[in-house]
Parts: sequence; structure tokens; C-alpha cells
Amino acid sequence: MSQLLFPNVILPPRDQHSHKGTFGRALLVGGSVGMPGSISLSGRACLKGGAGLVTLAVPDAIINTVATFEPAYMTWPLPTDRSGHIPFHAKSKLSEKIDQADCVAIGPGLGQSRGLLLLIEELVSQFPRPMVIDADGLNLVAQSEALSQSFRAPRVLTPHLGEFRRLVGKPHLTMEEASRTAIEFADKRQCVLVLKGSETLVTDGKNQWKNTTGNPGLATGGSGDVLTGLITAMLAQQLSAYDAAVLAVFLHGLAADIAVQVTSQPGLTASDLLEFLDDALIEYT
Ligand code: NPW
Ligand code: AMP
Ligand code: MG
Repeated sequence: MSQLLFPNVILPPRDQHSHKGTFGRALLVGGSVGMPGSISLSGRACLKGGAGLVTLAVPDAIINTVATFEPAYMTWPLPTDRSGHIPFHAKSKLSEKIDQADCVAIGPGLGQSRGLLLLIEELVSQFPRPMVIDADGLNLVAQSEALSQSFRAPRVLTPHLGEFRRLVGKPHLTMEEASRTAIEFADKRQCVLVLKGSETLVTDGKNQWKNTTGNPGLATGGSGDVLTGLITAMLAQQLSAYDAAVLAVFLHGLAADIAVQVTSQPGLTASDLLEFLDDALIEYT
């Protein structure tokens, strides 16, 4: 915490007469039977990061569980297929909400199936506004021929090393090699790449931010799902894709650094982390 390098990104102070519509409508798509928690953590982080209205589109089999985790977000039921995932025919139900969204996140706890591959191909190529792609969203992009070209709208991809190896089809990349490849990937595919690790790299191919906040307390299930929600919150508040990713990565790590002043590193959970996002925002602004 001693050598804090603050990013040069401004989250504008809130206008006295602002209202929830001012801070954007975020739609988060994910969850599956067995993984209701991940998308909930993303949704809660999106609220804590300041998005005005947050809706979680999840399989109807888990919607009651997801809704019970947090009263401040809304939920939107999608069908559940026999494997507990969202099927391709959920597209029409989803589009009712997607059309109203200022930004979308897809992937936490989503799982993988043939139907989801087709669904993500449509969403990622057609949604005209910013989108965060994480977790199984990345694994599906990695399998898609149709998504192997440049992205045509702002896209933030948030792989850890394992996910990045799948994305580029190189199972043995070291972190050092991955950092170089990430810059090339972001440049070629016209996206923002967040290569997560102990020193997360954010790049759009031209600019790089090497993050200095965070600690091994973050090495716990769900901490990446929190980051996804936080990036989405920054997009909802109209930061550019690159600035949104940089600020969210910084605040996510800062929250963890503040957290371990009062909890242990092993004892830090992703749910705890949410409670410290406020302190990080206060320290930042
Ligand atoms: P290892 O273990 O080092 O040998 P996966 P996932 C490798 C959901 N979650 N960080 C690693 O190798 C997510 O949202 C739900 C991490 C291993 O082979 C996803 O939808 C939760 N891994 C889904 O689970 C809480 C690294 O990659 C593989 C790595 C699967 O996501 C948990 C692991 O990656 C979770 O968020 C690194 N730096 N480097 C919930 N509460 O609902 C290499 N690996 O298989 O994509 O698993 O990240 O857990
Ligand atoms: P995920 O694997 O998707 O849950 O993401 C894990 C999150 O925790 C990412 O934001 C990582 O950068 C962060 N993280 C994991 N381990 C560490 C570590 N040792 N030091 C700092 N951050 C970490
Ligand atoms: Mg993850």
C-alpha cells in the first residue's frame, strides 16, 4: 500500500440533480445450476461500483436463489435447459432487456453448451454498446470461428492466465509471454484485454496499465466475478472501455488491500470484498 500508483482516470462527482437513470442501466447475463453465486457477486459489485440500475438475466431454475442474495438488483428469468444452462432460444426473451441496456456483462457462472456458443456469437457480434466478457463467456469466444475477427463495438475481455491460454489456443504460455501476447491480441482484435494475475495488465494494444494494488487474499473463488461487475459499473457511468477497466482493476485491488488490514488474507472472501469497495472509492475520490 506504500507505493500507490493512482490511475489517471476520473469518475466525475455526482451532479446534485442526478438520478438513477444518469448512472446507466447494466444487464449482467450468467449463472447456471450450481453457480448462482458468481453472477450475484457481479451484480452486487456493479451496484457498489455505482451503476444506476442493475438487472441480472439468469436461468429461471436459479432465479429465486439469485434474487434472495440482493434486493437492490432486478432479475430477469430466462429458460433453463436440461443441463441447467440458458438455451439458444432464450435469445428473444433476452433481447427484450438487452435493447434497454447501456452496457452488458456476460459469462460469470454461465457454463458452456452448444446453445450458449450460438447465443454468445449473436450477442457479442450484435450488441452495439460496451460489453464485458468474462469466465465461460471467454471460453465460448475461444471456441467460436465467428468471433475470431476484430470486435466491432467496445469489448472488455477479462481472462486469468488459464482462460487466456484457451483464448489464444496456447496451453503452455507463461505469464510473461501472455503479457506480450495480450497486447498483440488487444491491438489485432480491437478490444480491451484485462490479463488478471498478481500484477494485472490492462491493455488496448496501444496503452498499458500494470496494476499495483491487490494481494493473495484475492486468490479465492468469486473475486474475478466481483471485478466483472465493477468494470460493468464503470461502463454504465460512461467511462471508456479502457478507463473503466483500469479504474475497476485498481479499485478492486485497493479494496482487497484495505480489507486485509482488518481480515486475514486466507479469510478474505469475495463477499467480504464487496464491503470494502466503498472504502476504496472513498480513498480514490
Ligand atoms: P491450475 O488450477 O493452476 O492448475 P477455469 P474458474 C488454470 C465460475 N465461478 N487463475 C487453472 O490451473 C466462473 O465464473 C463460480 C485461475 C485451471 O486449470 C466460471 O464460470 C463461483 N486459474 C466457472 O466458475 C465461484 C488459472 O485455469 C483453470 C490461473 C469456472 O471458472 C468460482 C481454472 O480456470 C468461479 O468464479 C489463474 N491465474 N492460471 C460461484 N460462487 O458460483 C491458470 N489457471 O477452469 O476456467 O475455472 O476460473 O474457476
Ligand atoms: P478469477 O480467477 O476470475 O476469480 O479472478 C481472480 C481475481 O483476483 C483477479 O482480479 C486477479 O487479478 C486477482 N488475484 C488473484 N490472485 C491474486 C494475487 N496473488 N495478487 C493479487 N491479485 C490476485
Ligand atoms: Mg473468473
